[in-house]
Amino acid sequence: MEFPKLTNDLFIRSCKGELVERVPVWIMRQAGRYLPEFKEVRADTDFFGVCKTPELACKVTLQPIDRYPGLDASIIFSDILVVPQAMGLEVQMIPGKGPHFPQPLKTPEEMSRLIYPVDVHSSLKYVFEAITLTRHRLGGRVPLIGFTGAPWTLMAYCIEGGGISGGNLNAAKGWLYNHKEASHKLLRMLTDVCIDYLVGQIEAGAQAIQVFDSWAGELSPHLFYEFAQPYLLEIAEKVRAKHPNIPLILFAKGANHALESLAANSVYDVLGIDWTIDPTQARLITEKYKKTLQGNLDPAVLYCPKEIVDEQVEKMIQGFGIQRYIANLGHGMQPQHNPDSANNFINSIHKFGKEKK
Ligand code: 1CP
Repeated sequence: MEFPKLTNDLFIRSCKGELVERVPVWIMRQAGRYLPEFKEVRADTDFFGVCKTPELACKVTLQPIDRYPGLDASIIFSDILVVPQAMGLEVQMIPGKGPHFPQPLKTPEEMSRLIYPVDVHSSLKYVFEAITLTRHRLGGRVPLIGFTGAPWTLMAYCIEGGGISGGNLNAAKGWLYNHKEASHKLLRMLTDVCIDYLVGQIEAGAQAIQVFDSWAGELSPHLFYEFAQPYLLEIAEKVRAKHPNIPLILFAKGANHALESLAANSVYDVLGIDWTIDPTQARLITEKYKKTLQGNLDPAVLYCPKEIVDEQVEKMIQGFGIQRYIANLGHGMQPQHNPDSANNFINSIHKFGKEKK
């Protein structure tokens, strides 16, 4: 496919560990409910309606890029839960509450309800079309990131049925303890779909990939090493084998205990971290593996005045350094954030993200 030439490749270079003149920045959930222009689109169309209409998904992907020229990457507007949908589970998005599965998987026997294998080129075609359209409309301004949820995080939603934040994941973890074999079977299915889905996104035009393991931190180390890490490594290896040049990012939120193991054993180019680990320590742990790190400002900082944002960002960049570092929050923008706060963050990164002369 022919696309406009990329004019800002800072993010891609940093992913690959190449020399950069300043720290690239993007923000998880940079499109979304904190933006009035997004709420306007959502006023007329329900959440998955936006995801499934390439014109609209493209439009909201570009909203933060148009509003904040300082961003160095875009991420396609979609949701991790389109994968369980493609596997036949109904997912609704309840305004103000979040995702809801009317019929989550209650027992291993209920896995028979799942569609598998999944032909991603038919059931997730709308994502691929949105990616291709967005690549054109970006006009090469910044690269476009594609993404998937990680198998464990997706499994957690399929079983819990949504509303995970604030919960304890007892049902999903119950499977890991009581139904080991069924858990591996479900994770196997999800992994296979994720791999095809990511390869499809790259072939549609995604220039980098991020795997979101948002609930990795809920697992004890031994559960993480048995049920999360092997599938995360496999995804990266298989996607890399097909598309060796596409940067791969893993955000295993809260799994700080696994940072060294992920750095040592995975082919991800970039490891994302949240604010519960100090940048200097994360650097120390991963140094010999030459990974790029991404993160990790506490989103709570964005509620503070810009002087405080500056102070915290400067400290963060001092810890990470300029090279092999991509600035981001340690998790996503929140609906209550003021749009100006994203601007403060981006400006601070531009201000402090250069080598001192
Ligand atoms: O710019 C962007 O990043 C927008 C694209 C995007 C992405 C990358 C959305 C839009 N969702 C996601 C990923 C996603 N979805 C994750 C991984 C990242 C993370 O941890 O935040 C997760 C866990 C979900 C599941 C999900 N979808 C939640 C969390 C629910 C919970 O259990 O805490 C919610 C609230 C959604 C809905 C959603 N997804 C995206 C938006 C803008 C919204 C708000 C819905 C609305 O408009 O009504």
